[in-house]
Amino acid sequence: MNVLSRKISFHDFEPELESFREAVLKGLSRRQKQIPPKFFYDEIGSQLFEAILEQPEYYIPNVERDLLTAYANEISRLIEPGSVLIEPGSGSCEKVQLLLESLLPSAYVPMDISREFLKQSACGLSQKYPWLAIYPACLDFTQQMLLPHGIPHGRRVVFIPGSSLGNFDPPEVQHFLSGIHRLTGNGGGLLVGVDRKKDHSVLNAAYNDTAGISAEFNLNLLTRINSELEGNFDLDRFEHRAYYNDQRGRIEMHLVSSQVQQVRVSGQHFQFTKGEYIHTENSYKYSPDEFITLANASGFRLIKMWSDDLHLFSVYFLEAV
Ligand code: AVJ
Repeated sequence: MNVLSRKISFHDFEPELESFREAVLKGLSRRQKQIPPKFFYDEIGSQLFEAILEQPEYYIPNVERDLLTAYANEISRLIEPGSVLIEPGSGSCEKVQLLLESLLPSAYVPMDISREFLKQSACGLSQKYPWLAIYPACLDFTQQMLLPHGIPHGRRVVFIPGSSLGNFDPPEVQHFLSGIHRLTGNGGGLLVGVDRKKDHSVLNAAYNDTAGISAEFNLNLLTRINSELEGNFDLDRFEHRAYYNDQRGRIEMHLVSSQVQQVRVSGQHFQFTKGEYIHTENSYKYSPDEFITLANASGFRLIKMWSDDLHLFSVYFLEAV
């Protein structure tokens, strides 16, 4: 444990550094090349993601912010003051701030794979909320969901805003939620924001912003490979593509090779035909029925759901039973 300030106890669970190389080499060796989206989030990637959140086409943060603001008191009553609030993939710790003052948790446990970003976010949060006990945990929440030692005993409530669950396939969501159920124990809570199925043009625009930030975010993965894994991707020869796959109910993000080419990563060579692509992300969209069914299958029962008038996005509070 590493005390960053009086109210911050930083826990480093040391997510494996080697896994990026392994995942990329393995992913590029597959017939359908793919790299898991968690690797978007190096320092620059995390900053680019913050910039995506500011794009007018990317409606998720605004709609979710309005919901959390409008219903903060009701949500806080359901969660109960004194709870331990745990946030996997906490990023900038922006959204939790909409709840902190009404919720008054006994502790906040932000979890993120991006170590420096996590530390900075926790320090910033601590300055704004000096009364708050913060236990940042550096880990890869797709691999491990460990709680730091020394957290208080209150009701454990997991907070997953921003539709982060959208990156998992439905069976993985169920598995992940079962893990959360084990973490919170019976009586624990889950506050989760989930993006909904909707008009395809709205979805497609959200992942193809006119400022090109989504494209930069996607392509930054190649920059990261180049700098960390001795890669030689030419970024002018790959294009960002994102579209809604209606049959699968998800946005797919690809990096498309615009010509025949060979790329080297960590001394290994990979061929690309023209139009061949690396599949870099899925972002699943759920109707309330679909999501509640998944949550039920993981041992959660719905307490309350909140949605905007346009049915763009939903926030659910569920209890582990
Ligand atoms: C962080 C997974 C919720 O899928 O909307 C945004 C990531 N990718 N734009 C999403 C993302 C491209 C985002 N999630």
